[in-house]
Amino acid sequence: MRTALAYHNTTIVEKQLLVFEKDVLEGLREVPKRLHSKYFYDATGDALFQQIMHCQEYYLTRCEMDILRGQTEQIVRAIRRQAPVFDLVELGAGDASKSFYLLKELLRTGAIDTYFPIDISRNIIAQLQQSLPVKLPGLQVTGLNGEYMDMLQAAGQITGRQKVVMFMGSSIGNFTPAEAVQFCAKLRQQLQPGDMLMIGFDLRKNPKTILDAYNDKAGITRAFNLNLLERINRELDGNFDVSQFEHYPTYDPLTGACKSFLISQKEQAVEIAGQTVRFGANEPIFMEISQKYTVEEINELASRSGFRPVEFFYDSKRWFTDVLWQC
Ligand code: AVJ
Repeated sequence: MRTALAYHNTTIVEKQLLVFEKDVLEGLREVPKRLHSKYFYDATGDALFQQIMHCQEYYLTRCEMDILRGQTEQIVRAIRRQAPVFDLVELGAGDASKSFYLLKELLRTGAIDTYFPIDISRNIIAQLQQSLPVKLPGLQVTGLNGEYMDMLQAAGQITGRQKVVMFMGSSIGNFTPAEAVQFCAKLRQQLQPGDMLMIGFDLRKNPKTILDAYNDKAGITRAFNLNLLERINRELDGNFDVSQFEHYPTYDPLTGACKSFLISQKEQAVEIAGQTVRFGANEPIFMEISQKYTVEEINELASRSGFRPVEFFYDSKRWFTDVLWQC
């Protein structure tokens, strides 16, 4: 017998699959063709991204860890000067390994008692809900599974407290600069005057260092990109021959845009969900942008989306920054 809950869950999963199908087919009918990088993160993609974070060339995670572990007390003091007691919300919490030190210090100093991790992965949220209260006794964890803005609104309805929102890891880089303004402005609308945002940006640096981070020798980033074609094969009954697509990462030092493409190695046709998509020889699919910022561009983003920059925190190489903004 089908329970109401099982029926409900099936419907959500089916709806998600229909949206995935629509987004993929629409994206591949556009000129130039594009796929959305948010679809990288199925179970295989999550595991590949974990491996990317351990790659020698992928400096971003190590730099941000350096900031969050090395300057925990300074960060907490800076936040508490503006917000002595608050609720902490994290967008795209992942396994919370980066926010762990911050959470620990915030809990110790009595700044927070509840943590609201938001993530698109139901798995991640279930795991956090289990593991965090064990690792950090006394911390209440209210996990929210869903899209950022919907869940931020939900968090706002649960608590009346001042809020600090964290958006780490250079996830903002997956938006173009214009999209980033829109995203931050929308975020601002969900917040109250005095609320804060802690946001991670990857900074401009030697172009080769940046390009290497998206072109690791072991080929993990390549596999990460190709996995989206394989995911389409698995979930949308596709027949991509992934050996006929080449990973092509680029970095433009003038604009700070680091973009990855998959290049069709020949003229070919691919079936997806019963539809035919044609590729020309050397035709690109735009897969992802990872935008790199200057300090001036970060400040401009803050002011254009209604935030006041409070403080920058840098790693020792100044390759990455976590920035504190206030509404
Ligand atoms: C998770 C968006 C921060 O753009 O650096 C890593 C994803 N893509 N390697 C990034 C990614 C290829 C990553 N972010």
